[in-house]
Amino acid sequence: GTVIRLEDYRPSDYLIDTTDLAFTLEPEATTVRAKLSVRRRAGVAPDTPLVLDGDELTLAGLKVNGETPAENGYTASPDRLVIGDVPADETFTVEIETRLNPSANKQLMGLYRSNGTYCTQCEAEGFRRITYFLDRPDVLSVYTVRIEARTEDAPLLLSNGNRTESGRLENGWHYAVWHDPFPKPSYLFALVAGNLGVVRDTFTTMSGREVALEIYVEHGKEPRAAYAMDALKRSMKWDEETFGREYDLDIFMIVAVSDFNMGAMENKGLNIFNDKYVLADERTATDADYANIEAIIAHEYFHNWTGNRITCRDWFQLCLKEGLTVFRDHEFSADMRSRTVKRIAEVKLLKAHQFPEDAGPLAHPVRPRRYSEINNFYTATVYEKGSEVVRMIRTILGEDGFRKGLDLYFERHDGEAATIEQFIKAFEDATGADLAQFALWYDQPGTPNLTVSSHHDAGPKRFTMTIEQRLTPPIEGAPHAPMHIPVKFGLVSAGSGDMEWTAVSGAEVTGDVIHLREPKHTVVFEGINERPVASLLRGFSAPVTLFPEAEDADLAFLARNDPDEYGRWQALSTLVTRQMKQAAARSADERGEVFDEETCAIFMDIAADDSYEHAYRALCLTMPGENDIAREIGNDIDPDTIHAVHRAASRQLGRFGERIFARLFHGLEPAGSYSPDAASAGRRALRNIALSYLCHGSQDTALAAKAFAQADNMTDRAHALTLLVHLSPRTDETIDALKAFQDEFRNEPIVMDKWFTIQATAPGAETLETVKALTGQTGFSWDNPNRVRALIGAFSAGNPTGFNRPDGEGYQFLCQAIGRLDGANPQVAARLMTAMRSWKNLEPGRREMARKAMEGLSARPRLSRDVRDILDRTLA
Ligand code: BAL
Ligand code: ZN
Repeated sequence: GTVIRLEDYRPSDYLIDTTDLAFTLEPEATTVRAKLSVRRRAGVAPDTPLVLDGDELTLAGLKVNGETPAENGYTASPDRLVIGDVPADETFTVEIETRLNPSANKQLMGLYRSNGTYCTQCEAEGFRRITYFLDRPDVLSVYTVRIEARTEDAPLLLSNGNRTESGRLENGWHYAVWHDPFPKPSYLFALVAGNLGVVRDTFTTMSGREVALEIYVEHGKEPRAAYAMDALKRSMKWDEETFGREYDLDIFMIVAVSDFNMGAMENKGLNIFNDKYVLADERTATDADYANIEAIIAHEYFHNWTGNRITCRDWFQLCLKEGLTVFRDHEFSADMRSRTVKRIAEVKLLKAHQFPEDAGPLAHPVRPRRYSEINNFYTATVYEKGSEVVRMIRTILGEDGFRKGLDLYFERHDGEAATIEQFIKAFEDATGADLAQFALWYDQPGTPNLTVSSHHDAGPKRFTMTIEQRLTPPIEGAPHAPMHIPVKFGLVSAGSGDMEWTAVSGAEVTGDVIHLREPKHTVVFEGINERPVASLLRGFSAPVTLFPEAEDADLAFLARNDPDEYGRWQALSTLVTRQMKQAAARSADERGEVFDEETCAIFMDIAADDSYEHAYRALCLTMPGENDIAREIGNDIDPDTIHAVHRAASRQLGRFGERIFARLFHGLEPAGSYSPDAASAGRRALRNIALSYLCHGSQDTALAAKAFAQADNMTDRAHALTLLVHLSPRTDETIDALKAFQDEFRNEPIVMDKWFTIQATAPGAETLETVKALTGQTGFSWDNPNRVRALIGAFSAGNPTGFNRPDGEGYQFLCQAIGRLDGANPQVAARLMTAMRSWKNLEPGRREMARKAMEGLSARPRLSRDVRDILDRTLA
């Protein structure tokens, strides 16, 4: 396939100042008439052909300056319209007519139908499936959109901006016209037409303008949009208060649809959402669902400034909008909930998804330099590491400097399509800082390793810390340069406070941040009376892997005494992971006790300590997952061994802490009516983790069966069902519980997704047969991305023992599923393929099986560019 390279970027020869679209919506024969006012860029030769992008299009009509061009004046193919015979004038109009079949569009890119609702998805390159266009983010145009449809089928007609006109037509048809005054790239275009229910509210902006807020959902589901509406209003307020960003149109709409490739999409004034990130009530949504809804509603709203008002010059700059917007939604959630708890959750997610990506064959820089399919770069690296890079800028510049830089960025580039260079320059110009070395974070892939050693000299009262940075995996062909890594730290004394020093040399230290810039720093602190324990990387101030020299005893000390709450969690997590990793290296009969006595005691002291918030205790008590242990071990992975260690560890802690867990489980019974707020969610999380340990410790799920029966909310219910299915899959109680769940929710697809996922993630080789059987279950559909992800995605990415069966059948199943999906929805198929990204770390037997399965898929003749790209890179 064709590879697109960053260094080949050049502006387009033509611009499109205005775009007038007219849709005549028919389920199988929609007509699109586009009228483009085209302008030749200054300095471009007048005979330069106008080349427009298409994708599976048929041209039904063409006019240039109102005239039908001669046959040899243009060529049209499904993926391109080239107008060679262009007028000599600097500006001219092009009218294009195309015909679409939205009902047959299973890729869910361009114009398609979801449950009878017409909707669009244009990022990254879906607009070219609607009409021929300069479908690139640096071509900004002002859109006017007329939609016509049968009133009965689609009483609702929506597009971006403000509704300027609407009315009746003949034969039961009607129309609406929308105008968006803000020039935008085509990927932000949206249209929705259908018959939906609505929830309305208003928001008064900081300058006193009233904005109409509308959330559209399936009829009957309106009450389930209340939380999303509340999250939207809080997001709007927060962005004004935190970043001075005010909403700019008179209306903001969100539409929930059930068939959607991504989580949601930030189309100007008309966000389209995967319904699972809008709909919630206590009966159907877990606390995690509520938190996701809050974060994603905020994320898409925040894009209005970081993404829409300032967009990306090209798709290599994707992190410019995504990294920054993820950072903004992280900060929002931190302010809405508990900051430390939120940060820990982010770090866990980053390590679970981004670190393996960066350590495997799919590694790429935060700003990639080449791609063959841009859809494959909506990754944890672009999003999550992209956010970490923005966070580091704030750590380096401080709150004030960061805000000044961001203000300058908004001021300078509003209305433009910008680059990472311009983003960084705004921070440099606003603060005088030099971020040249720091900018390497955007270009060098891989997770830097920090190795630390230290010693204390009592005589001169000196503490010396040597920190080395190394980038792994080294970038092929290019030596890597050392990065600017901000390390937040404290020197913790035996008496438990952070120690003060009289002088420091060997690295720049500002406040509580050491700035690493060299491959190796020897940092010397003067005036340190006693040996401290260094608490490094507080708040996870840089996305690096830290190899502390710390003995278990020092980690245990920090887990109890670090004045920094995040630091305590990090120390415990490091200690626990280390001991689980050691247990995995021992033979099965020497594995009985995974943790030493002191580690168990720390767990229990945290569990019992009522001065901590519930959510923090729940996070501390959550052991690293099996994939986390695998990542730490690194290579020759045997998932069965890791699973055995995990089970043994859960049993050990369950037994050790039985009295405390029983007290927590019974003491935290729900009091009063349900509330999704963070404190109540934390309480449920702690109670549920206590229940897990009680079941593991006693090897008995009777308590879970009771909890399932008594649960009055989905959080408790789904947790109890998971324990039943994962710990005692074949008992009558479990079978009855699965049946009861199915009976209640069989007509609620996004709830049934939990039922699929819980079964797909049950450990053990037998689960593959269950998953195969579930693909035939009523309610499963290969066409719906949520169903596919809930069953096949969960199995391949969330069931280490089941997916990695030693006989390779799990890999065969995944590759066959991908082959099947690829014809309909390449984007979802390619995403599933990423479950294989760490295959090279498996033990040799499984590695060979994985390779065989992928080679089998690779031999298929007609793979999409999406799957071909991931497969080739994964196998390389
Ligand atoms: N822009 C694609 C969906 C999102 O990141 O908001
Ligand atoms: Zn985004």
